[in-house]
Amino acid sequence: MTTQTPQETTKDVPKEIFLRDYKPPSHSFAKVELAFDLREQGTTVRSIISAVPASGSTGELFLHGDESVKLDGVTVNGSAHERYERGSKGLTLKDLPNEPFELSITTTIEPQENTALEGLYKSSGNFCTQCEAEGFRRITFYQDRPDCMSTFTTRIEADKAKYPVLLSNGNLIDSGELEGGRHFTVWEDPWVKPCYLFALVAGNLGMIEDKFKTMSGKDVTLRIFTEKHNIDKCAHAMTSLIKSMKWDEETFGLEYDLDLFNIVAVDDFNMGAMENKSLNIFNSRLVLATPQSATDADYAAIEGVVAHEYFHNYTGNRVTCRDWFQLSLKEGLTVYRDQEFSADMNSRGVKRIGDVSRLRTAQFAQDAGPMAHPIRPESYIKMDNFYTVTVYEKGAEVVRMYETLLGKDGFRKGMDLYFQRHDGQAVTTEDFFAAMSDANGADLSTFKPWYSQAGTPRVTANGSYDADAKTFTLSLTQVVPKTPGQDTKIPVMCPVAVGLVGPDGKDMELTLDGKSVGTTTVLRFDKAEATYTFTGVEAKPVPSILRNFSAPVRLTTNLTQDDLVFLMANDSDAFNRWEAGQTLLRTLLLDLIKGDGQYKMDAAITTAMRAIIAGAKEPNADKAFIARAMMVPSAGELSDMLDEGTVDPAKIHEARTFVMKTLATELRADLEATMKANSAEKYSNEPADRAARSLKNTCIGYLSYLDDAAIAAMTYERFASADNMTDKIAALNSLSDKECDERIKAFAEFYEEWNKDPLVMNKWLGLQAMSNLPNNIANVKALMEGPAFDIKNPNKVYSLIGGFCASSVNFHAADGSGYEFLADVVIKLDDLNGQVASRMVSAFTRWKKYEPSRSSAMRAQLERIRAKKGLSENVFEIVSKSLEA
Ligand code: 0A1
Ligand code: ZN
Repeated sequence: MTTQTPQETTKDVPKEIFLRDYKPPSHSFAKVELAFDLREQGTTVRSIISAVPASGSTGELFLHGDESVKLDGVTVNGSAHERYERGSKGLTLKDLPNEPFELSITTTIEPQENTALEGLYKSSGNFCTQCEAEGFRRITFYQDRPDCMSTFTTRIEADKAKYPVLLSNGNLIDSGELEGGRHFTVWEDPWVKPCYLFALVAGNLGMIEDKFKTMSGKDVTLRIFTEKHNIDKCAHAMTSLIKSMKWDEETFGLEYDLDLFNIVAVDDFNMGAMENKSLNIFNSRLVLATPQSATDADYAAIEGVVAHEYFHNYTGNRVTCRDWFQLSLKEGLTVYRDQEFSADMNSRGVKRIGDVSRLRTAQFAQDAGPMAHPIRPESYIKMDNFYTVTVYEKGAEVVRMYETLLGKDGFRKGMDLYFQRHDGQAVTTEDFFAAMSDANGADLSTFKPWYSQAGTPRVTANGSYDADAKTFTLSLTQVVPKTPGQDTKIPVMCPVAVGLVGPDGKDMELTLDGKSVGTTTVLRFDKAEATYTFTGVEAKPVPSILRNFSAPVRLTTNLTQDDLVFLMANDSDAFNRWEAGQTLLRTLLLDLIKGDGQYKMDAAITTAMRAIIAGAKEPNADKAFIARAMMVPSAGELSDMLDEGTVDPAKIHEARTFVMKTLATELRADLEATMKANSAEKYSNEPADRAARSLKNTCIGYLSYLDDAAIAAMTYERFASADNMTDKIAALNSLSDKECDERIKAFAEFYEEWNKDPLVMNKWLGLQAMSNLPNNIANVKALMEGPAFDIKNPNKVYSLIGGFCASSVNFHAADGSGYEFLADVVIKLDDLNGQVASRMVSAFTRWKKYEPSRSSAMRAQLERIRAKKGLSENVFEIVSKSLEA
């Protein structure tokens, strides 16, 4: 609970909104007609709403509206209506008719001054919108809540020369010329939707077009719009869209429901992308790509996010959320769907490893800190703060667990029933749960706490073999830790996928409770403790527990180092093969970090790593997997595993550097040979080439830890001769922590070549900001003043400031200079864009995790920020929760 009032913050005390207070809307809106008159100053918006009072209506209707919106007039059934009260959050209309009526509202807004990038704003001179979660109230007065669903017709009028392209949701039903060089279009969206899915774009844009024939034979026109000079960079996004449309038909039987699907790329965007009905708006970094300007990781992100937004057409748009507490209903489900799509398009095992790494580093940390919240939060001050890794990524894990428990077919049955029951409705996570349970006749009641409890369950698994009885017994325990506001927790159903690997390295056939259960079985573990005994186990196995990371828990086992080395070599489950190696590395690193500073390498780990690298020579080697398996746990992941009040980022950095350097020294010949064997003559974007590229670049990354001038020279050579951005960035990254001329030269040349391309410049800013070279803060401050930076552009802030926060050495400098710098930036940003500022201030949320001098320095900065006059609600919520937890 937030109790503290910010000192002279927003005019009202920030108000916490609770799930338990949900009430249905007082009126439904049967139809909405919008008319935008876009101007360089003073854009007017007229809405005509067919309003229907709900039974028991009191004749009052509350419409949300931001203080920046000028109200020009209200009419009811054509007559001026002046019986209303305006507050800081909106308008209460009074004495309204008790039968359906027509409400008309006219407002004036100033999109050209909108730096928050919510509502209607300008990006690169073009108009665009962002209405999720609560941006529509910056455009006009409306019931800005997802359970108010209506059909929209939108008329847009603007100067024709400046804004030849005028887009909104649905189908184009009219267009024409107007006096004074102006023109108009009219769009009609036949599907009901909440206003957060409304979109408008007006600009001077280029476009590529393609077609998709749906499963029932309908032709859909697909268009991607962008600034004209970027039009040659849209092909990959288009291919990704077509693949997504096909996949959703094949996997879930879901067919696109309009004749037109548009994507627009804009440079100024707070988040990744937005699923507005038939008019997706994207951050340009998630659309534009050529091999020369984008990395393999960018290509993968584009494929995944294009799919994500497209998949929202059903999971989010056709079936939407009743209220924002249900956000995971659409986001968890849609992330699960995009993860599955990407797994089908690429290497499934490697995709899962990447997703779990992200979950562990970012979400586990959030779940253990002051911002911990269930995937269905109970309260919020600013909804924007709840677009979190918990709602998205943990939410996706919760959806994945249904699939693990019910099987692929059972999951599909649940999805079918969900759409059958709820198409066109605004519903809750309870409705999704009911569809999954009912479609399968399953009792999943002990699964429900995943929605209401925050915190990552801690599961222990102890296995023991009885050679006489030929049984293998697995004892499991679980504890869900306390989180702010939730002191008592109950056990929750964790599907634990288990296999037993025999001495020959093969999976054993399992018998449990007298039944044959195949080679992997899913234990439905929903008690504080449970024991499972496998019978007929002829030889001592090594258990492979939590295969494919079947539940989002922190697992501790009694596996020995030998067991882990064995699993690394033999487990049939790709995830657990990787996980065995990571467990070895984590144990070593945590020992070094907690030790006396006398670093010593574990020879078994060097041997295991040598074997992993040697695997690359096998004929069908999965090189992308090998590259992943070579990666040492990140500083963030290690920090999350250390006790509260103990984290010293300098020590983590030292220990990681020691391990990387020792491995690089001992395995130098293997690394160099693998690097050479996987260096292609020419760029290609085939999966095998991408895999080889990632392996080669991982080797270069290791080698860069050697203090050897020849390596720096070789890396620079590779940088200079690279024919694609993946290799260029990998080489630049390998130089970025090195005090050498090659680094200075490479960064300067990169700037010369790419300074006209803002997306590439973001990479340049990010790599420099993340550098762990001592005193790099001066460089970051200089970059902030330079031409490549613009504090109003979120991507640039995320790259430079976000990148800086990722530097163990400089953000966490012992003198507190990094913390002071971040606070200065947050205070400045807060006046421009509260959403971006609150994302940046989140680097401070886990201040209690750090050793006393750093934690008190961070705390002091949080207090300084809290004292700022007129602090945004976004930042206020994060700062006050961090300080009070
Ligand atoms: N629904 C989008 C994410 C999104 C959320 C909020 C935004 O502005 C505050 C923008 C986009 C998605 O999941 O892709
Ligand atoms: Zn989404």
